[in-house]
Amino acid sequence: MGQWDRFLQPYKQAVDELKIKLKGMRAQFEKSNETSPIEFVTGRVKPLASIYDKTLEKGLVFEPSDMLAHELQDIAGVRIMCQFVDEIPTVIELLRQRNDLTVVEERDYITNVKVSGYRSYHMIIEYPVGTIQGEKKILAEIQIRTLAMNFWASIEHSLNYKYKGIFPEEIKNRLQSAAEAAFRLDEEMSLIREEIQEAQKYFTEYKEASNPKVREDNSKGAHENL
Ligand code: 0O2
Ligand code: 0O2
Repeated sequence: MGQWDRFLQPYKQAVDELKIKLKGMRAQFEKSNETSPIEFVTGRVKPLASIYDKTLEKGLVFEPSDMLAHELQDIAGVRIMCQFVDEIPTVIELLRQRNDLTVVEERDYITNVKVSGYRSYHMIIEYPVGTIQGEKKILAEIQIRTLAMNFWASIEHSLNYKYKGIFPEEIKNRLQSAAEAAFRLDEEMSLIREEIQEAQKYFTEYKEASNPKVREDNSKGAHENL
């Protein structure tokens, strides 16, 4: 195993574990017939090329070290997508209450929108990973955002690659107004949230009721729980 592979291994483990835990939270809401504030979860270990770019940007030496682990807080990154803006505080609170991680920093780019138009809530956490050499605490970044914020950020991120961070004025302005439009969409959706959630619940129940296999499984589950 190379030096970098060894350095990145606990980060990979942390991303895998966090994804399972966060998806598990969603499953628990579903099992108790409650609407989950988590729509879906993704995660990644920062690719080496991006780590390299970041070291250049921050004037750090590009080598696996404690200094790098301390300075780059998003080598392990997990993203939580919510349907509605007001589910974000619920997710934040759920994370703050967990005792398998420690929140070390929070950055609210929803209240303090970035100049680019970027919105998201970032939490830097310390997460203990069990290794054969013992426990290793690593830093990870959790980004929490709505589907609309995620749509905007994904598009802007791709354009960023194309323009290498230097957008022509017109594109910059359009992206800023697209970010505002995405936020208005979030606000509109929040206003009809109850109606949407009722429809989604009805749709899930309808799908399950009309599928004989699922009906059979559910009734087996009910017997097992007796
Ligand atoms: P499902 O129920 O099959 O959708 P993995 O390790 O395979 O669990 P991985 O490889 O990290 O996950 O996949 P990725 O691409 O990060 O996506 C994680 C999950 O988010 C996947 O679901 C995707 O289907 C889901 N996802 C991605 N984009 C969207 C989206 O726009 N809307 C919704 N609702 N889900 C999305 P799973 O975990 O495979 O489960
Ligand atoms: P990736 O992995 O490509 O997403 P720094 O990390 O030092 O550059 P800072 O201020 O310490 O910056 O961290 P910040 O801004 O809290 O979080 C950085 C991450 O947030 C970025 O990761 C993006 O994922 C996201 N982000 C921040 N601003 C923007 C933005 O204007 N547009 C988009 N699309 N995403 C943004 P990276 O490093 O870009 O890497």
